[in-house]
Amino acid sequence: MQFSRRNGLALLGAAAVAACDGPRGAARLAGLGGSGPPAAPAGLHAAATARGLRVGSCFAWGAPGDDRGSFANPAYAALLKRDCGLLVAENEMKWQALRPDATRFDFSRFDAMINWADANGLPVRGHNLLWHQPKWMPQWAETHDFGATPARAAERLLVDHITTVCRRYGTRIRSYDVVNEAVNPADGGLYQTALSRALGGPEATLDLAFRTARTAAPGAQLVYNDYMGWEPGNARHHAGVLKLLEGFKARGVPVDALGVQSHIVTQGLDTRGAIAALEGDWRRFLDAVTAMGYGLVITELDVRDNALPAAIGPRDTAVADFTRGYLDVMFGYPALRDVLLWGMTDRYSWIEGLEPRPDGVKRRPCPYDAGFVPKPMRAAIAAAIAAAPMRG
Ligand code: 9MR
Repeated sequence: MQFSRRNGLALLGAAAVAACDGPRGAARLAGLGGSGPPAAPAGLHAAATARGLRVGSCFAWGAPGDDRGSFANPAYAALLKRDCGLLVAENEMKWQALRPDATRFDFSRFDAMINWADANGLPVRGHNLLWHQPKWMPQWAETHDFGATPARAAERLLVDHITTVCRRYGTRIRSYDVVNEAVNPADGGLYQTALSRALGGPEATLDLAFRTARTAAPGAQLVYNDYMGWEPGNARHHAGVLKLLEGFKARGVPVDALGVQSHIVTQGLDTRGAIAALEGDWRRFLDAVTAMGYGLVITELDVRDNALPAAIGPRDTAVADFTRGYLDVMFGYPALRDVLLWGMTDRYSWIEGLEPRPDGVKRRPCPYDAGFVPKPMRAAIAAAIAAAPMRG
């Protein structure tokens, strides 16, 4: 059976659902005539649970029938239900989604998502309560008039936002990226936003965000989430994140874990050599983070298939090997229990839109291809999970 863009979704949905149904489903598919995609092996979620881990993915809002990474797409919903024990909204909890202006909230999209997740027994992480960069705050927030007492007005805006979101979801959300990407990788310093300028500086703003989240969601894991990676050129970013985490400790700010986004970037076909070159500095960074008592969460795993040939075979193999090597290092840290992918299929990945390959061939960053067929990366994740030291 050929998966063309035109015959696409109905068939893909059938494939994913059939794969979920195990051998009987696969036989049903085969009965459609032709050689169907290989039936996916047992779900990643079951494998992760057996090791005391959780694996999950982001997903998106969509109207019924929309072809996007949404629960409303039956093919994607089937993948999420089979492979995931945890979900996160890709965009729908961001200020840009929730806050049309300084006084109103629009929870309609996120509510639809968490209601679906709840109905399917899938816990949801919150991403995020403050994306501390001017370009990722809504336009109105950057031009907002904080009035005659700006510090008080800014404090009220931030506290009101975090309290309203956390109280609305209560114990339905047990882990939040409270602050996202506050460190400027160019110099390791903290960004300023209109909000932080009014409030009295970035540290005061981030501290307030975490303290407010602790009060409003007392049982939740509170995470500082950033993209400092293990690739070369990230030393300033690592140093900046460590300084921030040290500062949180020194000031008694309630931060439980570092969110290691993990948008990892392949370094060529010699994955073994690349991992050997990267691993030392990366471990030193993670050792410093965990020595301070922070937990670790892989919050946004996907792979930019850079410096690899266009040919799918060697490219997929290198992506899989690189992912495996990365996860093996990460699973060596008992502080890590949750791994979230930033999308299950290449079909919906953000990377193609924001960073296409220079040679024009489509990116292959996720465990399933654009036709929802499992790739070597998925097998690599399953193998890394199976080899992970058991969590108690
Ligand atoms: O994948 C997300 C993309 O759809 C959005 O356009 C973008 C801006 O909101 O955010 C992307 O997700 C980012 C995440 O929220 C934070 N870390 C980096 C992710 C990829 O850019």
